[in-house]
Amino acid sequence: MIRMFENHKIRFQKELSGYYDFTLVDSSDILPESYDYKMFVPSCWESDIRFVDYRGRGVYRKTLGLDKTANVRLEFKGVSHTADVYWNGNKIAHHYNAYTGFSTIIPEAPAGKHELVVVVDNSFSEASSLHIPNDYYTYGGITKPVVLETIPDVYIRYVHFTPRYTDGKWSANIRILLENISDTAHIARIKLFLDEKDIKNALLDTAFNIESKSNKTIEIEAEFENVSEWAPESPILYLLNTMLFLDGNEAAADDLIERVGFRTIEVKGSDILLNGRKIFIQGFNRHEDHPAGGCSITPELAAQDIALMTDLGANSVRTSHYPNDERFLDMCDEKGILVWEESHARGLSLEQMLNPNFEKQCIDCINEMINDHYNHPSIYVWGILNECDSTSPKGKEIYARLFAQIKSLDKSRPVTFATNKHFEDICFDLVDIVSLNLYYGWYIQGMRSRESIEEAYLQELEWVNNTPGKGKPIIISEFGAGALYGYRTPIQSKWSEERQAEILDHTLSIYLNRPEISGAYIWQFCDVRITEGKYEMLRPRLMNNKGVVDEYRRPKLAYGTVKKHFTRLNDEFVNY
Ligand code: ADA
Repeated sequence: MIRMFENHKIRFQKELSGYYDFTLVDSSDILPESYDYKMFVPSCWESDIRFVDYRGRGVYRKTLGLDKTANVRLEFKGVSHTADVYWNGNKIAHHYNAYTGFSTIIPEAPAGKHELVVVVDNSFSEASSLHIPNDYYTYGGITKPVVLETIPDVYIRYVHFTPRYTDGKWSANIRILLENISDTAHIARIKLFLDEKDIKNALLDTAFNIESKSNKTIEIEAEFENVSEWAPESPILYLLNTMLFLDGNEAAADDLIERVGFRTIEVKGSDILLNGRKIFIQGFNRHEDHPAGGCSITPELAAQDIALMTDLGANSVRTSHYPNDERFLDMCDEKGILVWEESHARGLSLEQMLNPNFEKQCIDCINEMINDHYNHPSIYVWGILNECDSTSPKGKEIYARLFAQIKSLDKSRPVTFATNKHFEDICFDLVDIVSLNLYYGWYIQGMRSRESIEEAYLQELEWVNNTPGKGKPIIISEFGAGALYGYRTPIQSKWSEERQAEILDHTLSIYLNRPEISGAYIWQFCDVRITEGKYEMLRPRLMNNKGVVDEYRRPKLAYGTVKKHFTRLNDEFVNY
């Protein structure tokens, strides 16, 4: 499944899923003569027991046929973590980062057989500044769908919809990017429909000349009558259909259907307002990880996670620590689940941030994340650089440049980052929302009482109130505790389910009930696999065990505790 709704009615699309030839190689430059295995696409190669901990290069090959000459566009929704793409033996694309998609175009591919080869690399090296040994697992493989499209010489690259509500009326800025891949100029006309209602605007039906090998952005302002807002309690969505007509032809040459919602998000003083109303955000940090598929999470598995988070009373999810599968974001749009989406980075030192590849890899990830996920009404904030160096002037310069990049692409959403640099962070002037990762009660030995945790929090709050973060909304972006599923003990020792439930009971009773706090995300939704090499002394089973459910989504004792607080039930454990 490519998306949770039909993206094109005119453009030809075909998912290239199923078994590919597969083999392991040492170098990425020499393509293999023979292939020893078959590997399913999309999937992680770790799902095949023979490659359960393989870290290196794997090569995929698929032969495909075209029944007529066409401009072929290949879209890779996710390859973990580096891809080199070859078409009939010629390299046509390179991409770094498992968590954002990329595409490549083969103009005028002739009818007949073609060979697609993808060299995938999930190894760690200086070339990879974001995928490093970490407290989550970097899988390997073509982990999300591959889509083959045929497109005209001029096609619709993206359409971005920015809703506004002024003087009781909904309007929107609609930005359309057209790309001419051919050697000749073309005349383009656009028609726009919202749920099949024709959108009238002077610029529409205007003929635009697009020079060869060039792009054209068409920006229009449109007003909308009789539309309903998107909100968690009423996630109403509309299909925005953009149709492209070329060179006077009556038949549309291309189309792009996006799904949008009318909602506004803003920060006002220390509050976060959705559609002008103050909201309290509560939910989970969620890694894309599952024993059944690694980071290749099918919509069915994502639906189970959403059902559990909904049952627990969450209204939000943080995509810790990277952009998520767009089908999951589609589902959050449909279910009214607010999303904090963040570009890829976790826990990097200044030295690691000064890796020569780091800033470009961050910028690329931000560009791809925002270009592809712009229209999701569920995304209310963009995050970056979780727990990186936000205490040094050099680190701050990098934070500032990345935030500037986000604001250049999207001025409609607030920005933030989650810090653990207690009492030392110097970047709160760069953000719209201050976000704190606090593990009082878990990482601080002996801190058992609710009072001691609250006292520690109040010291953090006093510090924030003496920084440029004063008066801004505060989100507790991470808090939680570990528990090994099935480890039950009346002495509530560390790693027991009882201890995790106790710590979450204390912390939730604080963070859900402070007037200056606008949101709280539990770390974390489910137990996840980690990479050996740095954290294993604190990670029994080579897992991060702070899930409220384990990796198989089996509820721990804390499940009832969280549900009690998130649904504000009276003071007994809720049986799940
Ligand atoms: C950090 C980090 C998370 C996770 C967590 C933990 O806050 O942001 O990715 O590592 O700590 O489990 O300790």
